[in-house]
Amino acid sequence: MRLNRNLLITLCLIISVIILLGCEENKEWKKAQQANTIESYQAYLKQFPSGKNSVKAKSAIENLEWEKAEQSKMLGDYLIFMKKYPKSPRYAQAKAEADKLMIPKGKDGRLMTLIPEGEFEMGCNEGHEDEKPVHKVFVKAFYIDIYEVTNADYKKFVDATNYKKPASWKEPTLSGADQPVVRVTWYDAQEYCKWAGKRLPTEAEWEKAARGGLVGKLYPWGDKLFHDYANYYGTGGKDFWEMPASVGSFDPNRYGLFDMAGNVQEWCADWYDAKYYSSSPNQNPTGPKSGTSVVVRGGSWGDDVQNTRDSGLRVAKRRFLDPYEADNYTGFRCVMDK
Ligand SMILES: [Ca+2]
Repeated sequence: MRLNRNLLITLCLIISVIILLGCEENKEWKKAQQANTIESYQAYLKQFPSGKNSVKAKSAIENLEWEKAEQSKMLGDYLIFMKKYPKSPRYAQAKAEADKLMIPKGKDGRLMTLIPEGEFEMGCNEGHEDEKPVHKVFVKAFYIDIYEVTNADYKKFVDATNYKKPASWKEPTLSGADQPVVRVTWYDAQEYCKWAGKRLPTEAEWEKAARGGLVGKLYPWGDKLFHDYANYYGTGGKDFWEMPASVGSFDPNRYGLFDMAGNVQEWCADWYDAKYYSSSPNQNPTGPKSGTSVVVRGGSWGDDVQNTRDSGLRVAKRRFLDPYEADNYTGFRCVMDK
């Protein structure tokens, strides 16, 4: 008799917990539906990954991500949609839209995308002195390489022009066909660009492109740095590399550009001047007339990120190098006028 009573109490308790959990799940699901945002459905799924509405939540997120891409028409949104939903009925449409936005251009035939003309906020008031003040800059439309220039791309240039080979080609860990070319000086990079019918980006073009249309963010994707987003010192998450990764190993930013943070830092066209922002023109700035060092941007696989302010991967972080320097951390990508 006593055993039966205890059993009954236990059963009642279990049923109560199940009912309570069910109520909680219904409440969270209603909350997710009312907000009807990607974040709200993600919050529901985090709490109830196998909940009774989990399939509906995943489908709602897919729909919202598609709407986001269709509204923005941005290459990065389409590319990320394709990567996340390879079996989606909308995949073919996403691919068709993305293909329209990636155009092979120049003698090297590399894929470029158009960065629309317009103003953006350059610099970072929380950064180092040379990043201040945040100021509005208008940049005319330009095409930019989706990927960093690879060893395979650079080989086409070397073969066509008999230009000297980078010393990195003797190193097995730096000479992969799809790895970004390194140990090229600023002058080497300029020669490649000239051959391809292109040029190096100005510092303003580079920063606008890296921001990917986001405003006031620290990185091309937002404000937090994880190994899932980029290749920098050490490994973790989706960063498996102690050396430069094959280009395009991480998600692109919303403009559809890969590796704007990490992997290799990139030569820009401008001479470096720490005080340049206080007197730079607000339309298509091209840097000081002369200097002794040149701007490099984006941080690299060698960046040991101890604190945010010093992180070379920040979109506003300014670095500089001797233009004759040819190190393991610096590569480039090209731009072209519209
Ligand atoms: Ca790494």
